[in-house]
Amino acid sequence: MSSSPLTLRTAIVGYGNLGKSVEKLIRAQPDMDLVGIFSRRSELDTDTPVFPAASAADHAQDIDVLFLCLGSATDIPEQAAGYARHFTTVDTYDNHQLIPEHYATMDAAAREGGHVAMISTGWDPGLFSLNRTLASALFPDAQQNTFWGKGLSQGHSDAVRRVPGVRRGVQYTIPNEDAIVEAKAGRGAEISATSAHVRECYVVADEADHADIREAITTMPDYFAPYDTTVHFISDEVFERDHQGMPHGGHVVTSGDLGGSCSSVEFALKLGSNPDFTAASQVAYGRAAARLKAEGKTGAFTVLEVAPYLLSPVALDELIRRDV
Ligand code: API
Repeated sequence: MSSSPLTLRTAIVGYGNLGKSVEKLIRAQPDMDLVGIFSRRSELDTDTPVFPAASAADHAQDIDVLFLCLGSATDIPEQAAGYARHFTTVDTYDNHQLIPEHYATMDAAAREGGHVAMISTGWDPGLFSLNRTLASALFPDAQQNTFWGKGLSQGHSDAVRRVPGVRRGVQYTIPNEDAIVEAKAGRGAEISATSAHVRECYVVADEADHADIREAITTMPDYFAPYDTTVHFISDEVFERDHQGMPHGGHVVTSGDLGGSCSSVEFALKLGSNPDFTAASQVAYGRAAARLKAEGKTGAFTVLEVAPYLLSPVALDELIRRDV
């Protein structure tokens, strides 16, 4: 029943779109201070103190929670475990197929250092994962579909930008609207994630590299190979004019028979900014990570293992009084 009145000392690694959103949102929390940002770049456009990424471990005693605002394609696999040995961490690792491996790696690293590693927060994986588990637990034989978009996937955009020769790149996930209607009507059994979405990439690169880039993107395992993926090459001007916003969203639709009556559950998100919302989830799970650590827990945790009240700055007895 205890609340957590202490102010959490937090820091960020990585200062891309997600890191900037996390910085903004930490400042809006009643119970968090932002100690600094760790970056490989020395010049960042921020008034938060900036420290070299290589020196992070030296600051471990001053930081309760470290937000890993790093890409899933290469940065998290290469760097996250190193941080988890020294800090309680929160990441947004989103390569669904590889989450079990990431979990095992982070669990070992966090236990080594006596910390908590909160993994794969955000909205999918993250809040959508929670809803998939909650809703499917209600039905003896649930039919469930997840739809993303239309919107800009940070994970897929990051993967596009890692392809050699890509100077700028974004990826939009576009759902098949007919499939959404079918799923809502309880007829989603035949719809797979790969058949219900197409992926459109917009890339700025030298013309000599176009063929290799298209091949590298469309054959990339997990991210693009299983989907109908189109790569459009555009100029810097068009990129700047048409690809600055980062809206996203989607639905988890679950339905089933409950012994003669049919019911459905729908969880929907409509996001003005994908990085801001991903950051909102990451920051809330950062509070939970610190509380689990304070309870003496160590190792990796997914969102499925965290009680909802641990996310809130409001004390549990107050939450119960207000809500139940
Ligand atoms: C997509 C989704 C996006 C999930 C949200 C987040 C991201 O294909 O658009 O990368 O933006 N999987 N993990």
